Amino acid sequence: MVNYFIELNVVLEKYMSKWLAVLSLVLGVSTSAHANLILNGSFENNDIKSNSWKAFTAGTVDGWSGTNMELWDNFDRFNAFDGSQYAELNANGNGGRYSIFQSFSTEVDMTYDVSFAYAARRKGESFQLDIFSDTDSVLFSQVFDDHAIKSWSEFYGDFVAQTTLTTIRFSTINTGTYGNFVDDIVVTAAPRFSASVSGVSVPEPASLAVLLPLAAFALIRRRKNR
Ligand SMILES: [Ca+2]
Ligand SMILES: [Ca+2]
Ligand SMILES: [Ca+2]
Repeated sequence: MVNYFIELNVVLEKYMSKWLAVLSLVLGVSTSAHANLILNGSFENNDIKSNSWKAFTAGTVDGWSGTNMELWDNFDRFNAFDGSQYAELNANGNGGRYSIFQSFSTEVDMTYDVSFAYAARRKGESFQLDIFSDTDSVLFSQVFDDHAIKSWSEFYGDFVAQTTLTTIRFSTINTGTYGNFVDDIVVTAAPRFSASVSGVSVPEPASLAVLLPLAAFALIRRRKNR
């Protein structure tokens, strides 16, 4: 019996290590699907001095198009949500409404998670998030007017892509040059665990690892009953 259990343990360890290898492969697939599709979503790429702000003319902030933008670096006793920099949507100049946008590659019918942090500079600010397809279908739209002054709130949502290119856009609703901070804008393909698992064939040893102890138990019982 002792020998039998030693052999059983060796067999189980062998199969469990294979099964763990498969499991890590599956997890690896899921992790790579989590890359942020937004370039410079945390506004760190155009490095400005700590405790300062800087106005950027339209299209000069890495990854972003639209109107002028302002970047702040832990300025005016308000620290970034992620890293050390964030954007103020109501930028320098213009005086009207501001809008920044970025397009990214998507897969048709795939679900994407979107998240970001937002904060107000003063009372009464609002901005709108729009996500739309390459054919201008609105996939997601929401007005944000609930933000606390210099305190980050977080938004989490999702959308389903309709085209191979999708655009995310942030537009101010209040005019003027004060307000609507955003940071850490992230879009990722939503995890597809079932697809990942079915995409990797789980070998027989996984089921053997479950069945072997049962078989051993049955064997012991049979021997006892003799
Ligand atoms: Ca940041
Ligand atoms: Ca900086
Ligand atoms: Ca401003």
